[in-house]
Amino acid sequence: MVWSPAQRLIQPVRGMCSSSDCKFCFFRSLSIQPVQQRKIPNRYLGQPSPFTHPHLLKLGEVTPGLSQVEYALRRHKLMAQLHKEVPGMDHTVIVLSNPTYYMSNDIPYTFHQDTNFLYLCGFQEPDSILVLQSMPGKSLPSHKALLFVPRRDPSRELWDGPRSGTDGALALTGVDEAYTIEEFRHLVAKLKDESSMVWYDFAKPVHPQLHSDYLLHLAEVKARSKNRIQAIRQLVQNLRLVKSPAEIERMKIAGKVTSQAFIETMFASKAPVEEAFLYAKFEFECRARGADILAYPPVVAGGNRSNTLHYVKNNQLIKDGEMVLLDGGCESSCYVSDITRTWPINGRFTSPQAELYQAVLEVQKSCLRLCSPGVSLDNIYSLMLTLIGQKLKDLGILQKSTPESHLFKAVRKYCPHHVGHYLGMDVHDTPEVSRSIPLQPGMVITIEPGIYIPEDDASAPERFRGIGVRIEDDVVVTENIPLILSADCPKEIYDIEQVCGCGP
Ligand SMILES: [Mn+2]
Repeated sequence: MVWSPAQRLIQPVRGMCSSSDCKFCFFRSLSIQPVQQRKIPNRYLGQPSPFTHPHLLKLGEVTPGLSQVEYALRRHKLMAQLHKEVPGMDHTVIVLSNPTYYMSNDIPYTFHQDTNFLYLCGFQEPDSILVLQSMPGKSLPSHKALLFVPRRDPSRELWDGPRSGTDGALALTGVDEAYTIEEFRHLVAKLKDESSMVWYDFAKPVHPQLHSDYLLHLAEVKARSKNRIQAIRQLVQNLRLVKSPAEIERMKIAGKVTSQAFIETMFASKAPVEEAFLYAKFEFECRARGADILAYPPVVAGGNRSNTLHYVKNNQLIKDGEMVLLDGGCESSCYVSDITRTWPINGRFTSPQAELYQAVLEVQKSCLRLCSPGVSLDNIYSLMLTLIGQKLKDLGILQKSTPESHLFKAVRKYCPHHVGHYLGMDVHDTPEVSRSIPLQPGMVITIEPGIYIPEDDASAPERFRGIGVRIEDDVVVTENIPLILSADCPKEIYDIEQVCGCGP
């Protein structure tokens, strides 16, 4: 029996599966019906498909490792949430894809999809719109998923490559209906007259030319009629916060690829070396292992530049005797990693470097041990400040007599950032979710304490000046001990010296 998920969610259960050992039977509770799966067109689409890229996707997958069923369940959970938030109403959700951004005339930047849009349908083309509509009279949260996509256009496809078109979008993603983007105006006209609640992120820039007028008008009309338009962002982020087993599998891959890239980059670092060389080496090693792209411009900061937290110029020479701080991560099948390591460019820690490094490492390990359900990122942050305060006193960077009441303020001078953030499809994932909420199994976070002593800090002992150290791992919260996605990336002093020292 072939199962296609999306439209089956909108139907009440009718008999369903007759087999007593059917592994899909848990979907009964979600009202999913079996139907004939739509055949994916036998041609190139606007993104990899199981037909054109069988080495990346299995049949039934929309993006590598993530099935149509998984995407349909996400939409189903979102609609269920809306009905809980505002019961007794019909709901329409409108989520825009990203537009194409241009670097200069006719030259687009590498396209990156809006992650909320991607999370809900997996469609990878710009200038598209996902609409979820509840079904009046049907049991909640029954809904219909509609995609509006760029139409097939041979003259454009000659330049930009194939588009999926409505048939490709429908078969690949498993939504219920697909239309060309031009048809979106008819839906908006209808929505203006209906009493349904509209969920739409009106603060986000809309696609140039194509829909701005309609959506603006819709927002105005709805604003006049009892304020029935609300942002959807926060609710999607709440769903994205806890990762499914399939998502964790993708994140394991991103963590492993990045760890391997770090090892190769450490191995290749010799004094003196250009930051640009290490940047290129790191990116090459990620992409050569199947990563799609780097998740963000990496920080490759030699010497005192490691004290500039968002240093991304990466254009200076790193001298013998200096350390390099590399904060980098890759994106692999829509999920990212975010790892930081700091190592001596010549493969040997000096004693002040080793002392400061060891202090950060011990704080980092203590913070990792705290990553369990019920504890919040803010709780771990408080622990980090306390522990760094103690280390700074031990190292003689802070006065032993610094009173407790001033300690956090004094520590923030040497570690101005938080202990970590949520991680997922974005590097700073689900930013609207507070860091004060208790961690739950399935949440993924970074743990990244650092100590930064600028070279012009006259109050710190001279031997530490110009050294900045951060150590960052990616962590899945579980019922038991946390799963470290970046565990393959060396961080003990001995291991780093081994990796750096055994180069040619
Ligand atoms: Mn980070």
